[in-house]
Amino acid sequence: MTPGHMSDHYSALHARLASGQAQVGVIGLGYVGLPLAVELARAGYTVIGFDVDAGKVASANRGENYVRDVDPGDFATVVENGRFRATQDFADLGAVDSVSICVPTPLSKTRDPDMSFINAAVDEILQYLPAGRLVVLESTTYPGTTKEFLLPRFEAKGWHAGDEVFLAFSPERVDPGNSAYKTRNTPKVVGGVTARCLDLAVQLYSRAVDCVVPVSSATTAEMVKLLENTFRAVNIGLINEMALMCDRLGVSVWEVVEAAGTKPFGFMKFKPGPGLGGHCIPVDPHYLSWKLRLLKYRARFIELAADVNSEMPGYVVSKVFEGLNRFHRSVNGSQIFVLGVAYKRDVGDVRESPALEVIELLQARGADVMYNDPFVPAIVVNGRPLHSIDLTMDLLRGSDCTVLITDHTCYDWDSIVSSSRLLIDTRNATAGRTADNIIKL
Ligand code: SAJ
Repeated sequence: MTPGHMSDHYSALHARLASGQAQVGVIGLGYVGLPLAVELARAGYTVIGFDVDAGKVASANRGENYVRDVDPGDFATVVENGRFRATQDFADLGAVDSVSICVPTPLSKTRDPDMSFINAAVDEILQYLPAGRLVVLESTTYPGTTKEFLLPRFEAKGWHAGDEVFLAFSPERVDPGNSAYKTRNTPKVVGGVTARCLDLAVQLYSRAVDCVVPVSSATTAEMVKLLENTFRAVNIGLINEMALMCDRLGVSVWEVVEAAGTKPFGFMKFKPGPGLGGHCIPVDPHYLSWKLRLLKYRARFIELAADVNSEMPGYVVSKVFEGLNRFHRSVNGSQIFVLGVAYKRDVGDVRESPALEVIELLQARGADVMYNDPFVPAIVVNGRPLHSIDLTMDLLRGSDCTVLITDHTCYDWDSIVSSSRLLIDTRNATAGRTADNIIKL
């Protein structure tokens, strides 16, 4: 392979990316891929979004935004000016200079990495992407995925990283509902399989993101993301264990956290809650512990945090028992109203939401459970559908217990406190209110 030959693809692709003339692809038009596609289009690239979901593709091509964190005006503009279009036809990968893979990486039933979505995307890329293009994996995955899982698939067709294909990893850092930090102003870590791979990936993202942070390898970039999310899972596990300890000590964990938070250095505030929800924080660290098990190492903090966090829904139910006991009521036969079922405030996602387990536990003990969540019209618990009930204070007055799981900012806490016979507050949403009908974690 002559040096000149090796740089042919590289220099041509570098020029197209640098000039903004490149046509770029994004596979997966969800809460990560759609905002990325819009920012790449706003940066001047022509963007093709790929998704298997016909509904997403149709909405996207009509300029109908379906991801809260995307600015509707920005989205409509890039659709109208032709900078962005969506398709289910992966053959269009034949026309792109780079492709970013933004597909889900859930855990399987046995809590092992489910690589099926990444695999399906790579299958399409192998079939349609011409030689000399850039492939960036964004999906959160175990360290080594890009080098050990993706690269061999390309090498099997005789392509070499840094020549016939340029491979990189760049973790997504989307915080759903965060109005301060979005795709453009959140620093973007990038790691390449080779130096040229890195250089081209930096070139691609530098137009769309204010700050690009190159690291020395794709595996390093994969590990950066897992550190970020493991950091959160472990610290949330720590503060939840603090809540369990404070409960036994008769001390308010909320007061302890607030006071500790006054330390101006060396402390970062996390809050106890009903459990660990979302499709990232409860999931991503297990990609790391799974990989380390293969290397005969046990990631103890990850497993311990998971133990504590998974104990919290049961702890919430114990507080319901404690509260009903005051009124000589049992959970069995009681009417319980749950406020908020999404995994965190002001989002509509219920994946891994602790509310689902709290409701399941209460129903299993004979409670009649209703819920309200303005962001979640319906859920399924134990195979049975439940629909969000319009919240009225009469409904709360008629219930034996109100359980606050998700502190959506739209809730009127004064009315809720005054209308609830008993209020189990798992988020300290009623902070500053002293009423003897409130029980906090
Ligand atoms: N939670 C607590 N106590 C806390 C913080 C969070 O109980 O102090 C709970 C939340 O209620 C939620 C879960 O933990 O159920 C996860 O919350 P999160 O704030 O980590 O939110 P996610 O999972 O939507 O987004 C996180 C991002 N969040 C932040 O950095 C604030 C970020 O780590 C990642 O970009 C994202 O996961 C991801 O996609 O990996």
